[in-house]
Amino acid sequence: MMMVACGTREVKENTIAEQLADRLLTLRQNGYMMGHQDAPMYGVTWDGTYKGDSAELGKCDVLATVGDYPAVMGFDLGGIELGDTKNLDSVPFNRIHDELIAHYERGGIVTVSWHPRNPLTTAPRGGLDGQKFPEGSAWDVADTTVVASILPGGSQHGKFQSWMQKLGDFLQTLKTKDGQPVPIIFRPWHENNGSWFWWGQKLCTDNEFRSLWNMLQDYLTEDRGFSNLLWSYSPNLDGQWTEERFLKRYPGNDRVMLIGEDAYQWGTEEDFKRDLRADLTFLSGFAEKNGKLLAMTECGLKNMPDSTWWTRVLKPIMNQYPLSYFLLWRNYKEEYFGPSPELPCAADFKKLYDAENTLFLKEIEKMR
Ligand code: BMA
Repeated sequence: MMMVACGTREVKENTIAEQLADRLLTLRQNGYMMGHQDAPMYGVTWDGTYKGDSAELGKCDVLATVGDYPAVMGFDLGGIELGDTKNLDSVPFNRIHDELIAHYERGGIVTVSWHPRNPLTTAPRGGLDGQKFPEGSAWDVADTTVVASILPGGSQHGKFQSWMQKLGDFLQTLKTKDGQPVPIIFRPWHENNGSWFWWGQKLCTDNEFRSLWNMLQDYLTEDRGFSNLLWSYSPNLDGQWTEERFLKRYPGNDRVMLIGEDAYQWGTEEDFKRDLRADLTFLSGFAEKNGKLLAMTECGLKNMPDSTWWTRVLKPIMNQYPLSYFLLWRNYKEEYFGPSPELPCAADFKKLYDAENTLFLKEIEKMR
C-alpha cells in the first residue's frame, strides 16, 4: 500500500522511489538509521582506499568502530557536470558508482547530493586554477544572477542543460547486476535558506529557486524517466521557521517525498539545541500534516571536541521526533564528523550503536 503522499504527477504507484519510501516508513517503526557521508571512501586516519594497489575494499571508520556499517551512505556528485573523473573531494566517480551499488546490494540505503560548480563563473575545466573554494565552485556567491542565467532564456541555459545531462548519464549507470535502478534519496539544492551556495537565499528570488528545482526535477523525471529518485528537500538549520516562510521555497507536495534538515553545531551547544528543537518541531509537524518523511540529512560536530556529543546532545533531541535517519558528514582527516576507533568519541559512538532505537546495517537487513 502506498503510504506517502507523493502527488500524482511524477511518481506513479509502486515506483522504485515509492517502494523505498515504504521501506523507510516500516523501518521508522523501529527507530532511526545512522548514516555517514563517503563512509567507504576515506577516514580520519587513512586515505582513499581507491588510491594505489593496496585498495582495502569495504574499509570504513564506522565499521572499524562498532563492527557494522552505517545503514545509510551518502555520496556527492559535485564535478560530474563537467565530466570530471573525480568528484570535488577527489573520489573517482567509478568508485562512487561501485560503492553506492555495493551498499544497496548489501541491504543498505543510499543518498546522493550534488555540489555543482557555479555555471556562470566556472572555467571550462572547473573551478579557477584548480582552486576548490570559492571561485567557480558551488560556494562562489559573488553574483546574484547565476540561477536566472541558467533558467530557460538565460545566457547559461544551454550550458546547464549539458550539466543536467551529464548528471543524468551518471545516475543512469546506478543499476544492480540484474539491471534494476538503485533506489536513491536524491537531495539537490540543499541548504538553500543559507547564502553560501549560488542557489542560496540571497542569491536568487523565491520564484527563481522554485524554477531551478522544477527544471532539474522535470528534466530527470520527465525527460529522462527516473522513477528511482526519492526527492528530498533539505534546508539548513534555521531556528525561525514559520509555515509562511518555509512555503516560500518549498517545491510542493507533489515534488517532495522527504523533508530533511542539515544541522551542524557550529556555535554553542545551547544555541544548537534550541534551534534544532524549534526546527524539528516545525518540520515534523509539517511532514506529518503533508505525509512526508523526515530526516537529518546532514549533521555533526566538526572534529568532535566534545566526546559525548552524540548521546548527550544529539540523541535526546532526535528521540523526540519521527526521523528516518541522521547522516553524519564525512570523515576526512582535517574535518571529521563521525567516529574512528582511536578517537575519544569512539566509546560514545558504541553507546549510540547499542541503543535500541538506532539502526545500523545489520538491523535493517534483518527487516527486509
Ligand atoms: C562540505 C565540506 C567540503 C566538501 C563538501 C562536499 O561540507 O566537507 O570540504 O567538499 O562538503 O562534500
